[in-house]
Amino acid sequence: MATKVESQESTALQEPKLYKVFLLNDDYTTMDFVVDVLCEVFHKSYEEAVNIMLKIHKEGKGLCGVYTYEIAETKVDQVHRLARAHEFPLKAVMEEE
Ligand code: NFA
Repeated sequence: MATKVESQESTALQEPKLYKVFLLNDDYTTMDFVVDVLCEVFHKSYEEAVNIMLKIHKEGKGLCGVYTYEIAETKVDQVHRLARAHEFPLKAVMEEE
């Protein structure tokens, strides 16, 4: 006697993990350079960039954006390349959300 087994179709959407990218404060990178990085790499408006830069300066770190893994890695790499080219020690880090 055959038993009917109901197949269960997965309807769950496969959402990618997201990663927060932060810039970290230091004593040597200029405020202007951090604002430029926030505008160019993270596509912030000038006003938003100044606010984020000041938050990093006062609190030690600040959220710059949330991305999928490869995009977040690329942003971190772009920050480090730009910083090195201008001889600043500015650091970016990514954290899983
Ligand atoms: N603390 C740096 C300064 O006083 C400015 C800065 C802000 C550096 C945000 C890094 C990140 N020149």
